[in-house]
Amino acid sequence: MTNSLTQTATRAVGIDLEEGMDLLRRMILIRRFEERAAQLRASGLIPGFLHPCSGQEAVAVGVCAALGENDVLTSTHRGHGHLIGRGADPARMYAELFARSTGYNAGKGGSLHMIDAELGFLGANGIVGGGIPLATGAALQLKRTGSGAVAVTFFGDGASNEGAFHESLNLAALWKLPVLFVCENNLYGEFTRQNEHMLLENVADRASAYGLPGVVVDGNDVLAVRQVAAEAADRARNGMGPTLIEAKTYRHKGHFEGDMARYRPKEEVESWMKRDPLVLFPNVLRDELGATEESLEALRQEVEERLSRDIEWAKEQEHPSPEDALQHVYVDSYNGRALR
Ligand SMILES: Cc1ncc(C[n+]2csc(CCOP(=O)(O)OP(=O)(O)O)c2C)c(N)n1
Repeated sequence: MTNSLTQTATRAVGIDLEEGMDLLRRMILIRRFEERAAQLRASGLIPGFLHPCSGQEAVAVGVCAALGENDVLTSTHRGHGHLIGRGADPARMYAELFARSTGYNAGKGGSLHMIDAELGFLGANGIVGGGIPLATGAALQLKRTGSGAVAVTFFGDGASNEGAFHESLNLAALWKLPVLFVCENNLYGEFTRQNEHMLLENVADRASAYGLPGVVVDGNDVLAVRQVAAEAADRARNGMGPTLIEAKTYRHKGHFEGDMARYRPKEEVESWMKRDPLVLFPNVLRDELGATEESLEALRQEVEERLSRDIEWAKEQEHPSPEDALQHVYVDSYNGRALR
């Protein structure tokens, strides 16, 4: 049984037009960042895999909008949206994709491993479920130091089958850790539909086995996600422990860039495309907050120009030198203590 805090989708409740436009700007930035990255990869500029999150933008932006600057996050192999949602610099993200030394991981990590410690972004992670125990450990430290901050971890429906997920939920519930477990349920784990890898319909139902609340939310409704995340963060900050949030959403593209996704029924794709968060939210802004068509178009244009500048900057950056391969292999000190 899902122990629900909030299940209803909000409309334009509790925001003004400027705030709403900010949320939309960030969602468009994520979508266009990835669409342009896909073009750049096709033209040979980006080595390695890209796992696009098109369709899932409202989860990243909604959750990040509910957080404070001291909160920390971990992400997944599908992490571009989480980084941009948190305010990372797209120029440095492109530099990382182009394997340049000014990129987020000095050009050595690529799409799957971006970190921005200044933003409290403790890392995207190529290991499915790998970020879950990291965020749980971070939450333990946040609690011990009485920081009042929370940790958030994003993961997929597939990752909720991993042992690390179950161990983390158990300990986090037991120790009342300030952590938000955010499952982006996009219906597929790689090429396997949810009903072929688990019997439950709701990942959120797994929460009750560990004694914490599980909440299902419409993952394509940015305001509903923001509200649920804000409530869960509030509980966590007040010593009431973790929440499992399941945001039901859909990835528009294949598992990775280049996957034609023929395993998905056409009707399923079409019905979810009608619920594209980048269609739903502009409608809310127009119908309820009076956004004009011109202002929405100006926003799209602004994002486009910004990304063009970011890409040009990233293209001009240097590649790491061969000697740089020997840097960042070991940590030299911890809290000022030499380790070697
Ligand atoms: C521990 C581990 N097992 C398997 C893989 C291979 N793998 C990469 S992505 C993926 C599917 C993950 O599905 P889900 O957690 O639902 O995330 P989504 O891709 O849907 O965002 C798998 C099995 C991996 N990277 N790590």
